[in-house]
Amino acid sequence: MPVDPKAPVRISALNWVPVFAQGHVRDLRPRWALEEAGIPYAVRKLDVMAERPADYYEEQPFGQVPSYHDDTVSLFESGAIVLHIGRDCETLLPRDLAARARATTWLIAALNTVEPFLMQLATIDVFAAGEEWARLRRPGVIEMIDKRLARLSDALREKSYLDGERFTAGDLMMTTVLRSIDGKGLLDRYSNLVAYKARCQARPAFQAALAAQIADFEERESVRA
Ligand SMILES: N[C@@H](CCC(=O)N[C@@H](CS)C(=O)NCC(=O)O)C(=O)O
Repeated sequence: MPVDPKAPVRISALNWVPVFAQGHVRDLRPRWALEEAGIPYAVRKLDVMAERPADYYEEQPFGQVPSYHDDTVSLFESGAIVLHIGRDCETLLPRDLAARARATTWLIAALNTVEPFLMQLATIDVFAAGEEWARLRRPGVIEMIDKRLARLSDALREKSYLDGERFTAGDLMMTTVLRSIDGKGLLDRYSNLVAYKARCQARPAFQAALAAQIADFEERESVRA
């Protein structure tokens, strides 16, 4: 679904991030959900180098991305946004109430049980790179992440997706969370997780969302060149 500046749905995104973060900024989550739901969207691009405009804090109290706006609601928090987009999308949130509840559970597990551990590694490797405390803490963090991944791998078993054979919003969120440790080799010993992540990322909706986020960055870089 193409980005459409006139669409009634609008998300926010940053106009540029360093290369290592491109494709990983959290507006990827609503972009992917909107692609799955077939909903066109506009993008409010924020200048990463500038103070957030004062009115943006009305949309996102912490000044972060993404925010989300449609005819009925203005939202922040990528998890809440994906759940809202999924409300009428059978792919993201099945109509069957038990299946819908399980998809919601996996989405929250991704955000609340897996992501916090993975973010500790990002803090160590990116924001505290070179600091002594980070070097000392890193092995413990790797161990904690591995425990979470081992449990996730056990829960997935040989299923295609976390709740069985159909993709849901829980898989969308878990995939974006697992992508935050790309390139670190931490997933490699869990072949079912590697295959699961690749399966989710092969979805045309993911590919379109990723391309759209990258395209917004490239647009700014070509302007600067
Ligand atoms: N819990 C929030 C986290 C949002 C978040 O961390 N956004 C980052 C980009 S991935 C951001 O805006 N960073 C800039 C900042 O914090 O000022 C969500 O899931 O929406």
